[in-house]
Amino acid sequence: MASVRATAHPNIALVKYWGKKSAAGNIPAVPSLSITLDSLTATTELTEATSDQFVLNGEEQSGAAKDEKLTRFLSYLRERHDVPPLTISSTNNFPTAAGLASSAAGFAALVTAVDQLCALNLSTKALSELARAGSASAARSILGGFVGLTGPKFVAESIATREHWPLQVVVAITNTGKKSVSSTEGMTRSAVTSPYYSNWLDTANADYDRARAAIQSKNFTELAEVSEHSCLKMHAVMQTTQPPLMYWNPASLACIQKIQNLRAQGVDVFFTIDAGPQIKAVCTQNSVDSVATILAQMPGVLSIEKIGLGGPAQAKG
Ligand code: 2P0
Repeated sequence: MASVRATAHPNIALVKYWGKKSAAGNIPAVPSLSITLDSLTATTELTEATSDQFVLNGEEQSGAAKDEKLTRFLSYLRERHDVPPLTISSTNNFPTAAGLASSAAGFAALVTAVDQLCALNLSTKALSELARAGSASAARSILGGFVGLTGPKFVAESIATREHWPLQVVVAITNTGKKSVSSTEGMTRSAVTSPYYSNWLDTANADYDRARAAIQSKNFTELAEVSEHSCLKMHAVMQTTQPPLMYWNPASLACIQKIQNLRAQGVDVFFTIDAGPQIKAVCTQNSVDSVATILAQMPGVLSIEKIGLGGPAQAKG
């Protein structure tokens, strides 16, 4: 039976996506801007089958463990394209669902593999749109380097290549467990209950424009300030959601403070945190080694990884 493989990398948003404009097509309520990572990889292998099966990191998923998002996505996909029943085997070389954008990499790899298996010949834009239906952050993992996802179409566009500004990221893992509230569920709750949600929507376009300009001019301080601001606004919305979404742990906060102190001393580093307690410290090539050494010694940091900027999702034949 025909079988194909595709890989994609997670991405980390510097200007964050949190909230949806519409459930149909999964349209974000705000623009976002990300960097695609290099050495973290999701690999998805598709084989034609007699019924759909999903194998995650070598374990067949069934019953409650079966991914609802994936099931919904496959229905969406089959309303648009002729896709046979599949065995989908997906492997991540990093913790799943712990704030490391595993669904972004997973859906980007999946649509790329489907395109190959079914000879759909979709454009990059069409792949990004399809990936967005699975998970909006996945729309960004279709491309490498610096990627924007903005209206009105919300398909990924390249802002700059990784060669333009080869930033590095130190990922500090502070917990490897699964998060208790999914991003999708959290966003829905925030939109309804956080008193800061409307301000979040009102200020997102300005953050996006500022970050885009900072990348184009390679202004690290500007990018640092707008990225930390976007991150902290998103977490303010999360924390003022009812019931609250508190994704940080004590090590996350200690790392935030350490990174702010380092930047005050002239080290090129800023933090960002997603829907989980891991810290992502964005650095220049000059600062990455010292930042990695310092974060590795922080209490509560279990491990660190130094990662460069990555390329696009790719089919492997
Ligand atoms: C981001 N996150 O921009 C933000 C920051 C988490 C915090 O995109 O509902 O899994 O599937 O579209 O893409 C995670 O949300 O949510 C995410 P859905 P997704 O990276």
